Amino acid sequence: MKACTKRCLILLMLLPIFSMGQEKVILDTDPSYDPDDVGCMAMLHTMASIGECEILAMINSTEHQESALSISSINHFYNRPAIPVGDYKGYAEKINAPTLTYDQQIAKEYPRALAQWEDAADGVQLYREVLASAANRSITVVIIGTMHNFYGLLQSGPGDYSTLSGVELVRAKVKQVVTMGGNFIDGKGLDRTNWGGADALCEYTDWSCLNEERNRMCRYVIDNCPAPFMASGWEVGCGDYHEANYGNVMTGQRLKQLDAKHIVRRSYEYHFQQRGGDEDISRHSNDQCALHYAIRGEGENYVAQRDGKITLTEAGECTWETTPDGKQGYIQKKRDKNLIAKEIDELMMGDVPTLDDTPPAAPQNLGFHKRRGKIFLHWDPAYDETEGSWVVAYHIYYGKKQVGIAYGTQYPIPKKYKKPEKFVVKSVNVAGMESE
Ligand SMILES: [Ca+2]
Ligand SMILES: [Ca+2]
Repeated sequence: MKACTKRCLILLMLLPIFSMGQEKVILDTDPSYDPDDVGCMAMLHTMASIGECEILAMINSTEHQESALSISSINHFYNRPAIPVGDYKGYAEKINAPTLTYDQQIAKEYPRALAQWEDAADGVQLYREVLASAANRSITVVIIGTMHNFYGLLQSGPGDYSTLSGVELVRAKVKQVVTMGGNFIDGKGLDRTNWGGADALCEYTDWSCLNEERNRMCRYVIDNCPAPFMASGWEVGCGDYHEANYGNVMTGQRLKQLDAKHIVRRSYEYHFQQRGGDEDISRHSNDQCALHYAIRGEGENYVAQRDGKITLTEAGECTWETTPDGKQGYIQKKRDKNLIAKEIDELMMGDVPTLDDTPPAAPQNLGFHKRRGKIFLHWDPAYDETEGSWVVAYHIYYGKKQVGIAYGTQYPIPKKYKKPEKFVVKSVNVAGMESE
């Protein structure tokens, strides 16, 4: 229990029995205009501390240079600086985040492992590398940003890390995709979040109109994702827009109880300061509800409709219908919104774990294989026995010099290294500590 103090012990006791499995999670996020993404990262760190999940990677989907940096700062704050951070590299240009967004402020104020945004791994390649070495149907993908990276993954062909295409990789390795988006309850199907918005919403506000690129990518993902796909629609976390909900799940105000320099409180307060005042920092919880369901399942909080097919139109309207072999569905709230909010707040306020200062086990059974004319190093996955710690990467040494990093259990050897016997692989835990 080294990484777990009193508050998290209480959380552990509250933990329902049904949720004791450990989810291996890739978080696909867009921290920038809405602090609920930071809330989700905090929840994930808390749930990792109490053994509910391991975070294999966090991937940014925004066009901002500072978004991936802010993710790195958050992981550093939670003493897990070595969690791999990916970034969507397909934008024509990465721009600076506007002053009103908290990502640029967090990147400015807090230390981190990622020195500059260019150093973040390519999000699509990071997906491919992590999935290639994962056990079959073991990965939970949580998308609380746009679909840019996941769309890129589904579009990808065979490559260095796997002979499988992106679609085949997802079919083989992904247990479920849970995403924030859509709208399934009020019959209109209008969503003004990650799925591209809807044409019909343009009448309401100036920021919720159809975003054609988001909509196109999202339609592709919905039509081509071979893994079970669950949506937490707009109306789950923030439903008052159409009055067809059981009310907003409002979270965040209790963050005021944390230290003023706590990175989650700071993100929320900065966000609201830039919009006129930080007395009330409560926020609807679209992203948190999706993540909450992804890790803990329906439980007392949600009810899921499964075994169907989602359709998203070019106008941005979505519908769902049961189909014989459908793997898609959506969730709704089952419990009182305030009880769900309380659980989310507690997870967002979980203790920061202590830095894991004991090394992980060294990787075993180092070997070589040849594929498509390339020589690969491979090894068995290594573990860290410390509670709330796990292995996130492997450092590749050639002699005494580190020449690469792997986020799975294989590494394609560049041709310039002529003596395979000189390679040494060390596992790296969340704290960045190497094995012997
Ligand atoms: Ca988000
Ligand atoms: Ca350890």
